[in-house]
Amino acid sequence: MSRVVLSIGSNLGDRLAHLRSVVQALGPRLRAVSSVYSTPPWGGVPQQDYLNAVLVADDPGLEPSDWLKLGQQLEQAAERVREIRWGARTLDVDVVQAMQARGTGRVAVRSADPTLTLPHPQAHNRAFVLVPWLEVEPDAVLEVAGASRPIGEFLAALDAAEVAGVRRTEFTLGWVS
Ligand code: A4P
Ligand code: MG
Repeated sequence: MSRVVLSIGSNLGDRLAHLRSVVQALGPRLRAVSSVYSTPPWGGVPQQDYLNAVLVADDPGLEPSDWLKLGQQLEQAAERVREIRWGARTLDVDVVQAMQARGTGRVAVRSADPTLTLPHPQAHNRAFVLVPWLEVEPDAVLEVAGASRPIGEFLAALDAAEVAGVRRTEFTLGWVS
């Protein structure tokens, strides 16, 4: 069983429709959906601004690898073409964190597998992930290099101009809790 935090982003085509396609596909598995943010491109490749959001989803039947596959199927459905690393894309679905049941609680899955690295190795460096994630899970904790810290601390350590560039929009993803 697993509960995941997904980062979704688009900067090509009908950006909002691409993000909405993920919300529609996840349907009743969704537990939380952030606002939609307009974000400058991260990673140094010149390209248009993105729309980004963070989703929390839960499905007792899915393993973390199943969430990755599902995200990749949705990327393909949005006719994503893999060209440049960190380059423009119709839809990107990243698994930021996966939690699995252990005893009476949940623990974060750790994986160094390049096919599915968990937590996502860049999440703590990205305001476009941390700002929407903090909105939906203000108590979330992320483990980086063996140390677990509240995600607000990672956000506070980022460049203020980068954080300020992540702007909440009035767009909605059509999800009703
Ligand atoms: N992979 C490993 N771990 C994961 C994970 N936790 N979640 C593997 C998702 N995928 C994971 O990804 C490359 C490989 O990473 C996959 O085969 C998968 O098995 P990709 O989607 O094929 O290629 P990519 O997306 O170009 O590269 P990468 O390194 O995944 O880039 P990111 O991290 O997805 O970053 N700027 C803004 N403002 N907003 C964005 O959304 N997104 C990116 C893409 C860059 N800049 C951005 C944004
Ligand atoms: Mg990706």
